[in-house]
Amino acid sequence: MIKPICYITILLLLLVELALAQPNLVANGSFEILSECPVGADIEKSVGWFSPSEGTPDLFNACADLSTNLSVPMNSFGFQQAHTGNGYAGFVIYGQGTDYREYLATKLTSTLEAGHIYEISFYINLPEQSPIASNNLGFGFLADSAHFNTAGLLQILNADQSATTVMDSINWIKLSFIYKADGFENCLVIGNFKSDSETANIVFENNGSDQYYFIDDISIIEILSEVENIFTPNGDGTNDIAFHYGEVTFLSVEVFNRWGNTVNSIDVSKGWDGNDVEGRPLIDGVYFYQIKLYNKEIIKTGLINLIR
Ligand SMILES: [Ca+2]
Ligand SMILES: [Ca+2]
Repeated sequence: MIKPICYITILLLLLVELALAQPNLVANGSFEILSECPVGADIEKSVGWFSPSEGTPDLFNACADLSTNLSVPMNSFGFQQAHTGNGYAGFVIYGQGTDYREYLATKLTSTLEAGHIYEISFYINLPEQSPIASNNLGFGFLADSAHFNTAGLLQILNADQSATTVMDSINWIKLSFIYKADGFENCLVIGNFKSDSETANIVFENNGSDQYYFIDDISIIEILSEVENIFTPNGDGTNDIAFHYGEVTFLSVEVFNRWGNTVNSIDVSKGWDGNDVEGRPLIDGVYFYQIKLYNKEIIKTGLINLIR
């Protein structure tokens, strides 16, 4: 029998977990839920995933027979354990002048909300047999699932890509993007949306023919919802605190007065009570704010009206 103290500890841990964790809007982002083991270019066997074009991305899993060349960790592209679990996906991201591309697509568990800020991330690894490493891996969105009758470049909405050329064949490297949603985004597409001529690459001496990356653990997490534009810090218990985002460590907020002077830097775990940095109440009026990431990148700016 488990002692009551353990129940309490577990309950507290669960509550902390719930308070911190925003759900991943990509279902099966680790390619672990399969309808069947892959035997060919079988991305559709990873539940929820599909190719949005004539390109044929691959699914790798430890369940696959070695003869399929789709097993984990050993397959025809290289040797790589999954970042998590037993499986991952792989795709061609550069066409050596042909613009051939493979893309991965999945419908999100809910449509992104206009004005909200999300972190989109995934882990990639360069297979030992890939003859090149290249940049421009990124994402874009569709308003709904779609299929394009091309094995070439996709033109897609709000595409963004990484300038980083990942050359690591041993470790999984995280690529991460901050994205402000328009509100139509319902289907995520991952790949290279830039042409071969716009893509930088580094050539390796090996026998492989596909310019390829492995990918695992794709996620979209909301990091910031719509920011309030009025708050009333008069101590009545309603709307007294602004910029209160809980125990997030990657955001900070700077507040300026109408003359552009900083009046406070907000710890988002506590929020802003309408005081200046010395703890003195600020006068009613419109204040300007900047929300910054841990790396000081400004991800949102706006006006907030302080009314007591
Ligand atoms: Ca996985
Ligand atoms: Ca490897």
